[in-house]
Amino acid sequence: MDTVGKVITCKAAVLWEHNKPFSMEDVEVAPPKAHEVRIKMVATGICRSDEHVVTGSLPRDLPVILGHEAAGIVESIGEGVTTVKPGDKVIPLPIPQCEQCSVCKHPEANYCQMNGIESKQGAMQDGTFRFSCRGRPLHHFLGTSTFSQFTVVNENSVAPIHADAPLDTVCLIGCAFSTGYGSAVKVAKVTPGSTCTVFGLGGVGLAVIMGCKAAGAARIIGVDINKDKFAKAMAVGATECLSPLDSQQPVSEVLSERTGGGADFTFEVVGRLDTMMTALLSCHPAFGVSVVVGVPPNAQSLSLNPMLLLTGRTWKGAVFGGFKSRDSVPRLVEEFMTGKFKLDALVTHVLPFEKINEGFELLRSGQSVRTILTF
Ligand code: PAD
Ligand code: ZN
Repeated sequence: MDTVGKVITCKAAVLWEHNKPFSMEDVEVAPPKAHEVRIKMVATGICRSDEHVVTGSLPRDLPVILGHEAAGIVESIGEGVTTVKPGDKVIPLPIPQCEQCSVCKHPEANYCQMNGIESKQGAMQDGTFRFSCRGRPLHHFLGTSTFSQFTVVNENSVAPIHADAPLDTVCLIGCAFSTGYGSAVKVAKVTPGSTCTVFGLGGVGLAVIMGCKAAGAARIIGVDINKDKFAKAMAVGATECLSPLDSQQPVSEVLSERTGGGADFTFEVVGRLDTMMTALLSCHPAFGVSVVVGVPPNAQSLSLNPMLLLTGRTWKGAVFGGFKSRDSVPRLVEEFMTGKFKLDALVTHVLPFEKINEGFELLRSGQSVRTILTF
């Protein structure tokens, strides 16, 4: 059936209320407007950032269609779209690259001003909505909303990828892999022979370890309160793992002793204020670099003794591993296809899209690293 220019009715997982299961609904997906692209979803991962919206830790207006780590095929394009065409394999981008703003023009920065990360009211970049259900508009999430058989994104929020790319794996380049790997190689700029400590061994944390290893780190210490995560961390490159629950001593002191005063690089990949402070304390006072990767809980602040920085530490953070999204995603897919890195280690479960609630339960119970939902 030719769907171009028409409203498509399809299945989507709608979050109507916080801390409630997703409801599988028939939703209407409007055709793409100018400079927009409608995508048929093939695979989407479940990320902790989606769960942060379910719990309210990342505040968003409801009802919403979540999901931001995915791959699919272009179904149709709006007027003026030149960089993708129907039939192209693509990855939707949770952070756009508009090429026009001062951030996009900056050689290093990636936090494009068209991003919707801090906006509670998820909508398309023109402020309107493409989804509706039972006569109500549904909010978008990060300009991607991939928990739907079809979605509409802005052209600056989608990257065309290699025609042979396996979509059920490279979907991880849409969030976890790029975020983690880039946090190590691009944001921290991990150096050969260095010591790195990674707090939080979920999908993003494991990708940080992969980046540290690729950058030539000599020691990579994984830290997690769930010891079931250690085997995978060791498999992707950690040289040792520890649980903060195993010692009476604060974990920053344990780590300081183990690393001769502090690690060269530490990464917070949990999303908690206490682990952000512990990660900062665990990097070397004179030359350590600590990177915030986890999304902090809504409207909470840390208070900090500036002496911690005066001694020479660097504290930084980034979204999406500091990568400019449209430039980097096609290249990362090609690097994956030439075997530069593996993605299977991040995937613990594959489920049909309809079992999305089961997938979230696996994340909440700590049993999964990444669950991929297939359409
Ligand atoms: P995940 O839930 O799969 O992994 C988090 C891990 O942290 C789990 O293994 C937990 O057991 C562990 N953990 C929980 N509490 C502690 C603790 N006190 N000390 C040590 N470990 C602990 O999440 P994820 O890998 O999908 O995401 C991790 C964070 O990164 C999360 O906050 C998410 O929102 C954020 C994120 N940031 C970006 C970005 O662009 N900056 C992108 C994607 C995800
Ligand atoms: Zn994510």
